[in-house]
Amino acid sequence: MIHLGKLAFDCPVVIGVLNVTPDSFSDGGRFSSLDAALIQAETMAAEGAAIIDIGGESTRPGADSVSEQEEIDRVVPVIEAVGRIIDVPLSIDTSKPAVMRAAVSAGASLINDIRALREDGALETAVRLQRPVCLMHMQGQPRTMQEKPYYDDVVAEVTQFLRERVAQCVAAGLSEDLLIVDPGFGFGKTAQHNIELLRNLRQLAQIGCPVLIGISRKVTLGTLTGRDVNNRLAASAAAAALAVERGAHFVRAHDVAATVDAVKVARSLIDAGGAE
Ligand code: 8Y7
Repeated sequence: MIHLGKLAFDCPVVIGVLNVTPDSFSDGGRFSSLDAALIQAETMAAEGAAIIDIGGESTRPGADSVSEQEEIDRVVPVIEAVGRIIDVPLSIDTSKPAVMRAAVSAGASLINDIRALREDGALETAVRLQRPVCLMHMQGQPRTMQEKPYYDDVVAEVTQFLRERVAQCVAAGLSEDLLIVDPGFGFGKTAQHNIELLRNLRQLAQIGCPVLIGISRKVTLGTLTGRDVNNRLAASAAAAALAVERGAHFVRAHDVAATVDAVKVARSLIDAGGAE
């Protein structure tokens, strides 16, 4: 069991991705996107997601930024509505302190921050909220991070960044048993960097916090297989299994049912004592 504050998880487990973006083609956009989000959340919970990660701002390279109020207006109704119908803990995917506060008061249990609480006020807010937080490594900013990612030693640098960030969070008053670390696949990294990080995932686990990985449908899997984003299910499941075998505790994924199966296969080796 992995304990994160008041939450406990029988790891490895799958985190289902729920992106909330308004449907600009319909007058009833808000209602239809809320409805779609509810159906998606129910499906992922039934498929075995241990957490559902709700995000209102796209973090893909080149995506437009969203105002604080817009992000709150997108995610809060979804968190409230999903919380009423399913029993799975919800995480808020945001870097903005105001969104963290609004999401937690709406019922979110965890914070997933691709900027590792580096925005102004984010660390102070997380300390006040005392909820589990995923600290992710990113080189650069989403708009430009894939232009020329460079590392002398990607594994050492990502590990060092996360180790320092954990220390800074603990020094600020965030209890260490609330922290998760994540190498941030694809966030300022080439395919080679991502593969190197996956191969050496155990080094990240040595920081002492549970490890989360998000590799589902990512560009690296397209590079390896030649497949577009809608045809990376098998590659995503394979990567999830490899990550779990190398010590990942949480796997963030779009296709929950397939990822749950992949995680079960990898887990059988761990349970048998064969993954050391
Ligand atoms: C990750 C993530 C995304 C990830 C964590 C996508 C929000 C891009 N990727 N959060 N978010 N880790 N913690 O393809 O890898 O899902 S968005």
